[in-house]
Amino acid sequence: MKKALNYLCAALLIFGAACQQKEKEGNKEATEEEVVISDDERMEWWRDAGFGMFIHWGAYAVPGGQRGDTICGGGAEWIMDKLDYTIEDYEKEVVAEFNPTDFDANKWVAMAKDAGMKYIVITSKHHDGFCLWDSKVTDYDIMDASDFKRDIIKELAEACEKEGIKFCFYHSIVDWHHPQAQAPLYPNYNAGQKDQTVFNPEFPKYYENYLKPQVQELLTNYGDIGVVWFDGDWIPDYTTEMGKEMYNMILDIQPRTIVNNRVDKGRNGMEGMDKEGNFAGDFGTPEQEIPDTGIDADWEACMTMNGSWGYKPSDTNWKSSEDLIQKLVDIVSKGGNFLLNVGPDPKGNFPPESVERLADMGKWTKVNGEAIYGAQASPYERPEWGRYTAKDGIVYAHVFEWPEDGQLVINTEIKPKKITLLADSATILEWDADQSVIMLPAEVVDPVATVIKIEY
Ligand code: FHN
Repeated sequence: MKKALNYLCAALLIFGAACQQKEKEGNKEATEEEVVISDDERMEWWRDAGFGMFIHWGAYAVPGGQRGDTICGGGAEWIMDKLDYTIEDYEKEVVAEFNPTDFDANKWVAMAKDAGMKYIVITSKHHDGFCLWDSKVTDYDIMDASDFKRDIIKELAEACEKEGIKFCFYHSIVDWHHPQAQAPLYPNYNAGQKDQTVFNPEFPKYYENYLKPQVQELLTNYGDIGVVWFDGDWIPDYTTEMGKEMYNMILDIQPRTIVNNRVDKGRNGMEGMDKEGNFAGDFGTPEQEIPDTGIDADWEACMTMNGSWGYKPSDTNWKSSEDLIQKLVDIVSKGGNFLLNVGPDPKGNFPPESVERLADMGKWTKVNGEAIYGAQASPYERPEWGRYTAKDGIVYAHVFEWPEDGQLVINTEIKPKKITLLADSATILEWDADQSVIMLPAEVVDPVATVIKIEY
């Protein structure tokens, strides 16, 4: 009897295990049948977002672009290369001093959200190779090489998640610290890699055993990633085969993630769009410039508020809030996104000049965001007095130059049915259909950009 019972228990155990296995397989089959996400579906949130925050932050904030009496030309984040630090000096004088005790991810996310930004792209690792997350692939990271010992990427990703801001990261293919990635000419890392005949023969090992594993851990351990923003695509060591493999690897891990065109080799310099050919990447990346006309492709212009991506107190060449708001309108009117940069200081604070501009942009987007978010380029030629954006059968006229006679000449193809001000929807504006003219209020509504909603 006992033996029979044993057999029965064994049989039940085996049957139970088989059921569990079937269920697992069943789930497995379910995941394999997961619906393929279309590019349009994947890009939708990004196309609607229009406005994001770029954050260039890392150990390079410590020197802030200055070494002794010498100031680094260009972006302060290039100081390791441009001011000839040896790796040992950089580790000792810069990385070991990076301890941003004022860092508060919630505060940063609140400022981005209040400015009207819908996503944040932070440098997980810039060209200096120092990692802002707890990497299992290296000790050259915030947990092991600095006294801060907090996972900055984790804290920012969680703060973004809490506030409904898409968390994204920038990642540098270039790495001046990793022995298999450095150019043989380092320092002066062939600054910008002008000499395309200079290779590091070890680079494929860096790509396989370091670059890919680090991108994998960032895509695996920090929740949903909105965008992976590659940079450093220009070095000849990095090939289009590597770029295409990297792109596919990212989508295998997170099928909804978007990847910029610097993942591959298609980018045509700083104007940022892809040259002819078949290259990986979901959007073009004009840098420090805005295309002259609209582009019928996905693109995002990235720009600094002063002249440096990284924190650089000596650079006081700040763009005005008015200029930044009009750049946002110009970019969206041409079908693009605006990725506006902040370079936090070594303690983890946004520079006051950045805080001021973000607040000004927030005041404007709170009133006029309807004409930015989800809006696209209009079919109408750019007017003299400003820009048009369009959404859901509505045209938004963004008036930069208020006509002295109060008569705003609009495109003759626009046949209005109702015209209001976004700043004051109760005010209905009159228009002369024959003259294609809108009668504006006597007083300028917003000297930076008044938005008129034209339903037609
Ligand atoms: O070399 C970088 C630079 O430091 C900065 O990160 C910009 C921002 O996109 N990208 C490269 C220059 O094109």
